[in-house]
Amino acid sequence: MKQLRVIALLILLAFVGCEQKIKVDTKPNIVLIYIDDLGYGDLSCYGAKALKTPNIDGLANNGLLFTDAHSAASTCTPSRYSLLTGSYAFRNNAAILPGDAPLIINQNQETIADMLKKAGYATGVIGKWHLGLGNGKPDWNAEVKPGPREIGFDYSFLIPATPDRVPTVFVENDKVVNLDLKDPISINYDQKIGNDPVGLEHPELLKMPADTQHSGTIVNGISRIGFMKGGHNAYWKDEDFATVLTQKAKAFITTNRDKPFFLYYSLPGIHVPRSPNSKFVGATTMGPRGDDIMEIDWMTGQIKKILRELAIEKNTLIIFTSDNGPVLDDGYADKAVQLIGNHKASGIYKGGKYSAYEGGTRMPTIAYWPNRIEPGKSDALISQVDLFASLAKLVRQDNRNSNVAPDSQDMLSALLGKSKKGRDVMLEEAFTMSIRAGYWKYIEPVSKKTPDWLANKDVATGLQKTQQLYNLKDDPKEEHNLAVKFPKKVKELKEALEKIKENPVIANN
Ligand code: NG6
Ligand code: CA
Repeated sequence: MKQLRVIALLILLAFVGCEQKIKVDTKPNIVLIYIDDLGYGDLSCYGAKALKTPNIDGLANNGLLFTDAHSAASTCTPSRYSLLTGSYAFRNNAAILPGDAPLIINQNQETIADMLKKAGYATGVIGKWHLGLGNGKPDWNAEVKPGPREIGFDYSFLIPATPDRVPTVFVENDKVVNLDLKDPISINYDQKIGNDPVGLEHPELLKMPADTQHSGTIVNGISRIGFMKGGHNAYWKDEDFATVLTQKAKAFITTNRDKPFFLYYSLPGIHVPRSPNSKFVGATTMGPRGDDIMEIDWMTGQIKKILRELAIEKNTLIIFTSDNGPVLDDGYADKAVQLIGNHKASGIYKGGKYSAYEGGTRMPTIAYWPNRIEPGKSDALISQVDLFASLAKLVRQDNRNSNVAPDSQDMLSALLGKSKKGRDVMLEEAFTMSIRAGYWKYIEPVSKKTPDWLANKDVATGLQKTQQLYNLKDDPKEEHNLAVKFPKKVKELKEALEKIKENPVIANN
């Protein structure tokens, strides 16, 4: 009898073990830590010497570090659009949005959050949004929707656009946080409204001087892009981003600890205006930009900490990456240029944010999943547009029709380090298009007018009226344009680019 009971117990345990295994194998929690404007060379695990990022290095040392992983574009809105929809942003003309733009993702379009929800995930977005809210100009005093909750997220806590754009308030589940309805919010991107001081007229009130575009309404001693009236009680304090968002992320994870969850954790750092929490001020010799890197490192560590405390770290896939390359001067005089020293924000690569060169989209990218991803490095060519199909494969939602995530290729094996093979071809969007095929890269001549302010950026934009062809194996810094020397290669890549523009390629390889 006793023996029988032992056998029964063993059988039961085997089943429980199986259950556990299935859960672990196919439905890990997924935390996507998405940094803003972090460059390929900004972390110590990517070779930076001027600072140390121990928490992110911890992910890299115990996970897979990618050397040729890309954001879909070199600016925020297009990158995020591609990431969430699995569709290249040019198909929707997605460009950097003002803070009062409508939601640019169609509610009928399946997003990565919808897909994970179908697979049983609790889904949340915390942090920078910048994909528009509402149908027209949103009424910030009512429900601000449609937004993330109409496109697959159960929970949202948002910086609506960017930290340098009005409205400077958090929006939680469609409502402005701490709004006093007796002091309603209005926004205007064309002209001053209300009586609050603006940077152009009152530079003496500013913590840091700003360029003309960033000289609108002053909030928390920082002038912003755009004008805002009302909402004083709801104003955020930039220095509190790290603690507020960490608390929200921990709450989301804790609430959903018993389900599989997907958290799109979209950090506002290290985007301008760089205003680190006092804990990090002076942590580096590089001023606010360097200190902001320490802040996002701490925030990453806090995610690991809560996962460990809840004993769910082993069942969580963390993907760490950034939305576009680095920029030093992005409108505020925060000494990023003067204090950079020998630090190379794009590593060995040329260009950064806004740029068609590799620095624009080649992102620090780490995949971490204890016991599932073997520590190491991968040179596979992958794009953030591939996350949709790759995660769909992981959670067994890969039977999609061709309208869904049309540009997303299943790179799960590369993401988990099971294969070294990445994409054969990949697009990079800037204010023009580039195509990568192995180590060859073709940059299309710029045809559209680029913003005037781009002319004084400190990065090489690579936006030229002539064709460019680079061999990244011999010339990773894109210094020798081979377009004239190899016309056949140019023709081949140009044709491939045109084909993808017309026709998304779905390759379920
Ligand atoms: C640009 C802003 C820049 C930044 C960027 C968006 C000017 C001159 N520059 O228009 O400061 O806000 O938009 O950055 O206005 S992103 O990372 O969200 O793409
Ligand atoms: Ca960005």
